[in-house]
Amino acid sequence: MSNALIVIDMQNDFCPGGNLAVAHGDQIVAPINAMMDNFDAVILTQDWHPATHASFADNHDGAAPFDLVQMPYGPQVLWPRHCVIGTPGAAFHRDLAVHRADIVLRKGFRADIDSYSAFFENDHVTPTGLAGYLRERGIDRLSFVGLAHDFCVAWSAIDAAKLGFDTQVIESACRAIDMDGSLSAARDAMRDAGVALV
Ligand code: VGL
Ligand code: ZN
Repeated sequence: MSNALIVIDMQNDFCPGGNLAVAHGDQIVAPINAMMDNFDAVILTQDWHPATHASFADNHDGAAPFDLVQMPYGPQVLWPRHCVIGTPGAAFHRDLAVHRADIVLRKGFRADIDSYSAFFENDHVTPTGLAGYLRERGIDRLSFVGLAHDFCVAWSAIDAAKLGFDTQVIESACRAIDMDGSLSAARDAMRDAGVALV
């Protein structure tokens, strides 16, 4: 059996200067590149939204970024417009070693539903196909890094643990949005799900 490094959403819009910038998000690019050699597989995820995406505050009358709303599939934070398909903001950070990736998994491409996790959309039921890909390759150990620690990294790692993968998050190679205590809540939820924070 083998292991994979899953690099979450290392895209321009989540780095300084981007539309949903995570503080110091660019600082983890070099460390992530350096660890790729230690894994049997490298998987990149790419947040990839149509312009009409339901998670964008400007697609809701009277809403502001970071408002919490109820969607048919549950609570949803409204975000500034980010990672719109085909825009420079959706591209990977220019220094990320994209050529090292075995696959690039895009997520969030359905207009009506967000997808923080690399495994399921935010309804927690619609699969992305990643679990099947990993199982077919015999990959049983997963290490997560990237952006944002408290949203897409956390949701992905929690789903991975629930799906039975041996799961760790390498926290030195993550950076958080950290709104209203979201990082400490996410860390608690990861620990509860059996994710190792290393
Ligand atoms: C993310 C908010 C919206 C993330 C993606 O990558 O953590 N956060 N879309
Ligand atoms: Zn997004």
